[in-house]
Amino acid sequence: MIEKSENIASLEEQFNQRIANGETIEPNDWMPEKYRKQLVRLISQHAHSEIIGMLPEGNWITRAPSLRRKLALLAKVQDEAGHGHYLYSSAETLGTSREEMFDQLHEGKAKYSSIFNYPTLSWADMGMIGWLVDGAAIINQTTMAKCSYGPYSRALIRICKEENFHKKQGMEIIATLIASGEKGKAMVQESFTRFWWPTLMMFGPHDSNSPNSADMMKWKIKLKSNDELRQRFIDMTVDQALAWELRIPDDKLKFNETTRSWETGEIDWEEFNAVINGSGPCNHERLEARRNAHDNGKWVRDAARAFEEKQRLKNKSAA
Ligand code: FAQ
Repeated sequence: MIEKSENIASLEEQFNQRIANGETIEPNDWMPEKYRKQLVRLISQHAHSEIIGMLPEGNWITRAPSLRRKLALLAKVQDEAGHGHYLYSSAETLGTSREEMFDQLHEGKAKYSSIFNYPTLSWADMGMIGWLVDGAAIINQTTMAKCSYGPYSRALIRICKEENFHKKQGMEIIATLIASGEKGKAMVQESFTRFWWPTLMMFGPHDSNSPNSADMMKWKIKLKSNDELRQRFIDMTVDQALAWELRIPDDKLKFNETTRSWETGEIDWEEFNAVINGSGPCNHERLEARRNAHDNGKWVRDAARAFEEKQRLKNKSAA
């Protein structure tokens, strides 16, 4: 027993040394159980965000204002499905099956990004998701693309390339609406006012209130804290909003000349907690849509399994 714990202590020491050296950890490498658990929690939550994130935009595919916009939106939503796929595959390398992750999502036990529990009420929201939501995701994920776990890091590099394109597409929708005149600009402002605070919530609780951050940063899964990334997003986005002459819905917003940074008012953490714990404006609708999509897709999974089984028997009889 003593020998066994000494062995684990030495493996853990070697693991910590590898992290300190900036090495990448791969699926078959030894890792502490808590490291594995944190990664499964993070990556599965991210994967769920991508596929639930298809729903608010999917809602506008049939209402896109032109064929060109419809094609671009359709492609974006399909990209998000692809991101979900890379991420579930990446989480599976840690020994958790896709079925288990889906079950947790469908039973309401797994989290996904709070932002997707808000409704999409106008076409301007399609621009806002690209500009703000993809913009926030890029800031968070380009940093984590240098994280210590190989499969997640490689998935993020690919995802970020596509998210950059989505962000530009969103900004182009906004620029077009603003240039179209007063009505288009008002639509953008109304959407911006609704999305601003929920987007800031995407970065998670303040550092002092983030139970997972200490482990995640120790193991270089997270390389920057929730507040650092949120501040980076605020500084970039406030300047862009002002360039478009949009009003930022925050009476306390002010520029700090010493830090050369924008200071905002406080996020409504009561709202944040309600949304992440199942009581946001669209939580029920999103999970219902997700469960229905899963049930309706059963015949595809059954057909794929039957095909696999047929191939297996064919190969066996040929051998
Ligand atoms: N929403 O201790 P921390 C996208 C939870 S993808 C929901 O600070 P952590 C692409 C957190 O899970 C957007 N839950 O946690 C796209 C934890 O609960 P748990 C998604 C949240 O992990 C664009 C508890 O609160 N991106 O947008 C949120 O160290 C357009 C305590 O928090 C990712 O998932 C939240 N906002 O830091 C798709 C990126 N914040 O798990 C379609 C990866 C916190 O202990 C259309 N995730 N919680 O029960 C992360 O970087 C991190 O998970 C944070 C939270 C930063 C979100």
